[in-house]
Amino acid sequence: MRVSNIRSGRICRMALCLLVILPLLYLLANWSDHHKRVQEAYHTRFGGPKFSHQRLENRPREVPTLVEGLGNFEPRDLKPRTGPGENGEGHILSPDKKNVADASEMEYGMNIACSDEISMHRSVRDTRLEECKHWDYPYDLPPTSVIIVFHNEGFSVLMRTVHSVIDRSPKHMLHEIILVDDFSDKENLRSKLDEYVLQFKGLVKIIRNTEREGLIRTRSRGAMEATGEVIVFLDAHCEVNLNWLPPLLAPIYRDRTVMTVPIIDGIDHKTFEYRPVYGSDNHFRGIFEWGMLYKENEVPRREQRRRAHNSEPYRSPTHAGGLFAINREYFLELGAYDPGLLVWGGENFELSFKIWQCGGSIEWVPCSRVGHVYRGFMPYNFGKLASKKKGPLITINYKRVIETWFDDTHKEFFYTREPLARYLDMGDISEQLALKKRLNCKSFQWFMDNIAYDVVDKFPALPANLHWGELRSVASDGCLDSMGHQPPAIMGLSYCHGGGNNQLVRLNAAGQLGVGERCVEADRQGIKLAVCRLGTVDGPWSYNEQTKHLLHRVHKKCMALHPTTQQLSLGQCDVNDGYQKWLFKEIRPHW
Ligand code: UD2
Ligand code: MN
Repeated sequence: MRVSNIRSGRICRMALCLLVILPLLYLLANWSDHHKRVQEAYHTRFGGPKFSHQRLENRPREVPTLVEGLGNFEPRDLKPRTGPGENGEGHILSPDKKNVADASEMEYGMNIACSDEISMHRSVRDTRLEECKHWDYPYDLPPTSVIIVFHNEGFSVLMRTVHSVIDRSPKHMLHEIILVDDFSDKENLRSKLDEYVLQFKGLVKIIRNTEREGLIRTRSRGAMEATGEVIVFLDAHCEVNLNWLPPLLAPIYRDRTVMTVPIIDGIDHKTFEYRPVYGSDNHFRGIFEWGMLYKENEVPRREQRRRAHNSEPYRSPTHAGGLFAINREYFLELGAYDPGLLVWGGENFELSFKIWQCGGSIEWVPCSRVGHVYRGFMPYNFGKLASKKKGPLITINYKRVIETWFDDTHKEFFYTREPLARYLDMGDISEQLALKKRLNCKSFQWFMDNIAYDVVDKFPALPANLHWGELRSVASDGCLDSMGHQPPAIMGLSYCHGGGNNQLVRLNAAGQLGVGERCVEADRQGIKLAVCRLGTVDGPWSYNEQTKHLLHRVHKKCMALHPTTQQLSLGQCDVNDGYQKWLFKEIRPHW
């Protein structure tokens, strides 16, 4: 009895012990297993750690982790604010300020008078996914230089950019803010700025170009002068959102060859209302069409599937240009931007192709959001830089980029879409080609197959042009013209002027008649400028060299000009009617 009592007592104790120990052991095993799994998942998802062993030893790496409560860098004690534009709301000026407001819009492309009435520290709408509030990030993310280049920007907008960065970044990560003045010549801006930044006690530095360099070279200069490990570029009219910086830095901390891009929200150029560009459920990424116009496309399934959580970064073929983070030395190893690119445009593609083809990657970060004022129009001209290079400067930039990074097949797509570009002088690209060789960069086809595979879904391979140039009416001597309208619009006829953007027409081998990125279509109401159907390159047109007819094969009618009203429509084909005869006249740059 006793024995059994003792034994049963012992058994009881053992059972009790086991009851306590086993779950503990289980928890322990699971905890380390869980950790391993998180790390493995992270590494497989993002292609494995690329940093060297030495770096690993020197600095133990952590990965972002989803936690139950608020993430470690989430703001905790945000006080509600009231006042004009607070919480990202639009601010309407009183009617008596209409004149000043209009004048500032004319001058800056945005309503600076409205901005002037909004606090430098205003709060914005938190546009992030709920999940974003629950990530812990490594504490020792790299010290960062924020670089803001500007040319004649409005003072309050520029400084609100600066304040938002200071107000919403962890202190120990913000190494410096560098304002690079690209030769602004607005009165007062210089002295006002110098005085204003004194309050930041050295955290905000101003450097100035001694002549106008354009935003591309100015950014490269900023990168050279910065001393942080990572650089973040922002336009001079931004407001960063809550906890924007750690999620942007974490992927770079894991792998110095990742460039990261925040999701850009819109700030209204009239009211300064802060609002997301897209709904929060769908993610978009940067692609391009063959005329090198920047486009955004919903993230394909193939990429979505690489991630476990909807708020994690995803890979993108390219980016809009203005806002991104990159390891400074890595940016310089890539040669910064091609110094032959002038002023504005194409630099986003140059950097993107270079990064992907030469072994790096680009990730868009849903938990990092930054508002940007999309202006009504470009308020500055290209200055002396434009007159040095004759011809459309942006197209010349594109040509440099595609001649460096595309293969022959894809170069043809660009020249098919922009036939005049073939005749533009792009300058010397031998250094760019040498860099590509030295860095042992992969082919453009590799990039298209593995990264930018959604481009051809939206913008398929382009059939060659059978004819291009201005489309002259034989009877009237005028040319088909989109009149600078946006689709849907009626096409018109106007004085032939050597194929500016509105008159340069292309007929491809699949029957598509195009003007720029738009298509020419026809119905009962007439000949129309329309948005080309995404994913298609064909159309209903054919041209007969003998009759000079432009035949609409579906309606079986010909493009005709009304002799008196000059309106365009489809008519019963008639070989004797001069008003149905058209001539394609190839053009050449006339500068
Ligand atoms: C977009 C990009 C912009 C840039 C450009 C293409 C975003 C949100 N914006 O146009 O960053 O990549 O495409 O090149 O992705 N600036 C100068 N010198 C100049 C002209 C401009 O310093 O000669 C400054 C300007 O003050 C601004 C920045 O460069 O801070 C970008 O110019 P933008 O805002 O006119 O370009 P944006 O947003 O239309
Ligand atoms: Mn901008």
